[in-house]
Amino acid sequence: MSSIAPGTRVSTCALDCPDACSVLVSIGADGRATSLRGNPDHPVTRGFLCAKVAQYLERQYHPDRLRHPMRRVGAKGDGRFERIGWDDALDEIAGRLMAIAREWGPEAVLPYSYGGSMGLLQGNGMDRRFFHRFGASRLDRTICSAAGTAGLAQTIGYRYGTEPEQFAHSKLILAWGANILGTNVHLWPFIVEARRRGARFYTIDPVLRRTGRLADKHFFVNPGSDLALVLGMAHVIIGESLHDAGYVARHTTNFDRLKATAARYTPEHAEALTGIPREEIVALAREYATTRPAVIRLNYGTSRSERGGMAFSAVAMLPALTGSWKEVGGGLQASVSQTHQFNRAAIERADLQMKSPLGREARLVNMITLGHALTELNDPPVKAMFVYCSNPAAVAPNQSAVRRGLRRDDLFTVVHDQFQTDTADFADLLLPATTFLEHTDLYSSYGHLHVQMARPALEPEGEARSNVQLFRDLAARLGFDDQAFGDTEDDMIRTALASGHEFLKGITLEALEQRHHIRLNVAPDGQPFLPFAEGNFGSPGGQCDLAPEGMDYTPPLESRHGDSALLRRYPLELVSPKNDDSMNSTFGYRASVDEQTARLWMHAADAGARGILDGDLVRVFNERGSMRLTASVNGHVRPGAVCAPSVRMPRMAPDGSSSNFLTSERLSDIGGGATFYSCLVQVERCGD
Ligand SMILES: Nc1nc2c(c(=O)[nH]1)N[C@H]1C(S)=C(S)[C@@H](COP(=O)(O)OP(=O)(O)OC[C@H]3O[C@@H](n4cnc5c(=O)[nH]c(N)nc54)[C@H](O)[C@@H]3O)O[C@H]1N2
Ligand SMILES: Nc1nc2c(c(=O)[nH]1)N[C@H]1C(S)=C(S)[C@@H](COP(=O)(O)OP(=O)(O)OC[C@H]3O[C@@H](n4cnc5c(=O)[nH]c(N)nc54)[C@H](O)[C@@H]3O)O[C@H]1N2
Ligand SMILES: [Mo]
Repeated sequence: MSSIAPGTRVSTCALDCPDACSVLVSIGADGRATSLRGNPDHPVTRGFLCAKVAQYLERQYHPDRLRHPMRRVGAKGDGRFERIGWDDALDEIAGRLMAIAREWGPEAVLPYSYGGSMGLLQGNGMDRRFFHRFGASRLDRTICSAAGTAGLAQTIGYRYGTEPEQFAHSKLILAWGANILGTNVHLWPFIVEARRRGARFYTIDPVLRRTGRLADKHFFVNPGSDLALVLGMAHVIIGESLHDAGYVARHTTNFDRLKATAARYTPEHAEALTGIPREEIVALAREYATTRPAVIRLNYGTSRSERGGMAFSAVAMLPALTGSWKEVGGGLQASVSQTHQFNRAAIERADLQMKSPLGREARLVNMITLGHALTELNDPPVKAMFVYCSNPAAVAPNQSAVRRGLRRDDLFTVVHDQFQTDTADFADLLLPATTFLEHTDLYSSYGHLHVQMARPALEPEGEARSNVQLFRDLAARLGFDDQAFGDTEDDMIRTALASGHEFLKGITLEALEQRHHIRLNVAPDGQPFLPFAEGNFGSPGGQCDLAPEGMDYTPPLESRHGDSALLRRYPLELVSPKNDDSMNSTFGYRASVDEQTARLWMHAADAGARGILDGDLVRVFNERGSMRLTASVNGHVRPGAVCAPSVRMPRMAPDGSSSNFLTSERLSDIGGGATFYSCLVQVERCGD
């Protein structure tokens, strides 16, 4: 029986979060929404919403929502605009893009988008078709998960994993670089259930977050040193023959190489590298290998360092070593996004590219190196940037270069967003975007196995247009007559679902229209999904590679054990993880969020040595930049580490700065991913 009342519409939260919640929208007599709540029928949403989305109507109807297209009137960065009409805006964009393509070639145009909408059509659909057909530079969307994805690919092969519902059956749960209460709160009730049945819950994180404070035990690990911790654990597990020899023999490769490498990671050595006392490493290894079932929630926090890709590989190998994939409530969840086997190629239509005048694939630009791309890239230089679903002037590293680029008078910048973001302040044209409550979309999830479809619950505010509509309109302006640009949202949804993969069997647009959310067909009749119980890994030969090439630890350059010259000038490791009550820079305009992200967590010893007291204004700096924050001298970091919950909107800060003025464009060991959490800084008290 459905518990959805008449007058209530069902939507899906499109924020970049593993939970992908089913949201019930109550509609008043005037057609406006009166309240939002979590859908009690959805097996993972289970009737509640996180704090930020429970208040989403504040955002939906906010007086500062962008409601009309606008053209810049002041200097770039000033953020002053005048209202124009959609026709003028589209004509101007079409004219400028064509002129740039004629003079510099189409690759001089760079799209820039990321996680604003997790909807397949709005986030990765008509936009891709448009830029492929145009022949624009391709954006390598690496900023979040590229290192982790490369890490998973090496060991378990597929982005499959333990579904949230199974966590309730676990007896030991490790949150590894995963701030579950902040970034994945719908997993929490399953952990509570498991603990009620006697499970223990541990956190492994350089920072004591909200989640760590509720754990049975917290392990303060040195930033970027997880690979050394895993090798230290493997030393104990293999040394004491606690591994599952049968599973290892049947379903893994490179056990001998792992054994040889791990032999060097004695508990003493692992302690020196990770900062975790040797006896705790030994106890953790024994407990992990002997508790049945034991599950790991590995999150991308582990991967955002110079050694993040290999660290991810190593953690993901552990359940194969202990055979824990065989058990309900065992295994590991990093991302499960690949279980949603949509036909993405048919949605994105990379084949349209071949019609570009170059006759070859357009160049690929790594989004992490945006500062470089806008200030140094040549052949051709970037002459136009089209930003949607992202706020690079807050979230991309090395902001001083990013902003030097955005200020260029010869760069034509278009921003499509719901709000005037930091990036919007630099736009030539600013276009209003719909919210997830206002458009149709199809949703996968990277944290659960339920496909969802949502129809608009509300009319768009003002003249806001969806991404699909915007790129369809632009395609028409540019005379792109391929059928791909005539597709309706429903056409695209049918295409995406028609991949022929068994996981999508029986999941159709009509079924989703009725039921809103449907579990993937991963196991018969609601049985638990055990992706690797019988091996069948995605790596070559279906085997889990326990020790891929290069699985040996060297400390990050920007770390306590790294470049000593750098360390003398900048002796503190800055971690800038996700803030609990916001979503990257989205919601950063809220005063309460700005307050939380205006803090630098410090240890009393580091504060004392610098004459800093709790509540003092401090300057955090390195050779790339600086920011001013208020010191919180708390017990949440260890000496040598500081933490700035992020991503603060620089436009909200009195000094116009935030953590990404200090982070670097350096890429991770594998996968070309971001290294936000490998960042050395110095801190000083600001003068009175
Ligand atoms: N409330 C909220 N929810 C979010 C987001 C948000 O901004 N706010 N962002 C969304 C997005 S885009 C993503 S990708 C996910 C990310 O979700 P998470 O991966 O959970 O988030 P992070 O804050 O990046 O990292 C998690 C934890 O890893 C720790 N960490 C940092 N360095 C290391 C390390 O070297 N080793 C270990 N073991 N831990 C480390 C951090 O201190 C942090 O507490 O969350 C999503 N959900
Ligand atoms: N220092 C530091 N930096 C980080 C991170 C960190 O932990 N620390 N995390 C990194 C990670 S993991 C990620 S994923 C990135 C996130 O980077 P982004 O994906 O850029 O995330 P947001 O800052 O949330 O910006 C999303 C924007 O999309 C807009 N938007 C939402 N829906 C739509 C829509 O339907 N259409 C359009 N046109 N716009 C829409 C929102 O209003 C918002 O302005 O940040 C990275 N940067
Ligand atoms: Mo992310």
